[in-house]
Amino acid sequence: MAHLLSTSCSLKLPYGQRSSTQSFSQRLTTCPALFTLQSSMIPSTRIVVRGSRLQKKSFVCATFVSQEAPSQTSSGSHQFSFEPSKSQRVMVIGGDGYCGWATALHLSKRGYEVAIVDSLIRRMFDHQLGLDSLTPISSIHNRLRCWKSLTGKTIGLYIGDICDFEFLSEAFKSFEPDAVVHFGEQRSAPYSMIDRTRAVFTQQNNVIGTLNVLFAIKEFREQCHLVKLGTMGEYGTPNIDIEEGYITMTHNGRTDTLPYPKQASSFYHLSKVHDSNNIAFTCKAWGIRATDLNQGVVYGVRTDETEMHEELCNRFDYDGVFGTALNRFCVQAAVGHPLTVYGKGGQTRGYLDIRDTVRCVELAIANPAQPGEFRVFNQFTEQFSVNELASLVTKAGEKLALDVKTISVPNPRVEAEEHYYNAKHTKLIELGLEPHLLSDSLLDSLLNFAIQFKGRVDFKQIMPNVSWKKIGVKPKTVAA
Ligand code: NAD
Ligand code: USQ
Repeated sequence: MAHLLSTSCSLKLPYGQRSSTQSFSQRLTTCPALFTLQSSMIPSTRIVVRGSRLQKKSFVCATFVSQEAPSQTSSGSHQFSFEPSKSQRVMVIGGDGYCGWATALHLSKRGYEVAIVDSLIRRMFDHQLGLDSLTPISSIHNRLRCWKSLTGKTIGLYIGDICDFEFLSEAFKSFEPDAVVHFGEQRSAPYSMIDRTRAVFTQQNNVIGTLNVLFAIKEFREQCHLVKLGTMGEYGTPNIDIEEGYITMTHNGRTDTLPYPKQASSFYHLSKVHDSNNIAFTCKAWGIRATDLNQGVVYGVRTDETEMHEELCNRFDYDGVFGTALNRFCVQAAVGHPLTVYGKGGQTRGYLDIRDTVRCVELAIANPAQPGEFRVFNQFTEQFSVNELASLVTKAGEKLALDVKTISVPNPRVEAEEHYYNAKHTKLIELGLEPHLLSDSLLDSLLNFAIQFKGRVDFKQIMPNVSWKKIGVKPKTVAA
């Protein structure tokens, strides 16, 4: 079932394959001339690269560059209240992705010994769908070489699929992590709603990958702290306040504290619910220590570390499948495309700056859960409706002399477009998070960033192409 890529698998394909006239689903079926992803319930998922199927066994190897002693010095401009203990080893699964890359660099800079585990499948999704990051991103090898040459710090690298337990076991036995930060999932709701294949792939990849991580911890590193990226979308949009993981209820005169109800509205968001249940069970059953970070929508691209060199630049998705609301709006404003508010625009979510993502993960690692504890933090700093975001971007754009317009796009999703939303998010603040709030100056700098790379924007990728209704979701069936 592994989706395997090797270090020898070059992922650089010609971008000329993007077709302007094909529909999204046509592209999905015609792209396989170069890249084919076939997914099914049986463990035969395979990736075909330029016609040659990669054999599972040949890529179970773990490519690892051993670490040097972590630096005990502070990271310059940051003020931190603690230093990592000398030998803390953190495995960052999904460390080649948007949140994972920024986090791996941040932890390495802070003195942790870091190893990235990644199948590089996110880069393949881009090739498969004809998408590309706004920013040019270097190969993982060049990224790590650049980091080493700038800082003297080595980040280990294991390329493989965590759904392959043999590969994951080798990585665990070789690296011996004290903490595992797990970002390594298919994370796009639209991708998971394209068709049956992508829905099944998403749940198989995410749920089985996480289960394997739990088994690996139990078998090889039972004291290891799992820091798992969940999502605020697990809760849906209930008509009551959202608590951090648990709610105390009195029912028929008896009181208990129970997991907060989950009402996800895509197969992706549901995969996170399933993960949370599996993690909670193994905390009870095996005494695993875990923190579930229910993260809101992340925006921004720069962190102190990724800014150090262009080879360290992070990815920045603006397309209709992987691009998220605020990042998309900034790119749309930069290129003169109307901001794409879906439906009525009252959809409210929690948001956070990527600089806070890396800091939250650091805080979770530095303050680990107890053995057997399933701890849940809501990881976001502010909530906005889509209309509010559009209006903030419009104002910021005007200051930069951009002519920003907004259109209401028929909502490709089935979701509540006007609803109550009030989610608690105090636990990370209590641990020391000092949020970077969405200020005018931050929006200016995000817009300027988008303007800098606007020549790379492919207009065909901006409008949404994945419809929840096409896969059979009936309007009004998903709870508000
Ligand atoms: P991303 O797609 O940029 O990165 C995910 C990385 O995981 C990729 O590099 C991919 O190759 C890797 N990966 C996926 N499946 C794998 C597997 N089976 N084995 C090994 N590697 C695998 O995503 P991101 O935006 O960085 O998100 C990271 C995590 O944070 C995800 O779990 C996502 O659900 C969660 N999250 C993201 C956001 C956001 O706004 N980006 C918000 C809330 C939560
Ligand atoms: N939206 C628009 N216009 C756009 C894009 C999005 O109106 O151009 C709306 C969507 O309909 C939705 C809201 O904005 O109501 C957020 O959408 P999004 O694409 O920014 O975020 P979402 O699909 O929820 O997923 C993203 C990440 C996912 C993470 C999630 C956190 O891709 O990995 O789990 O944010 S949360 O939303 O809190 O669940």
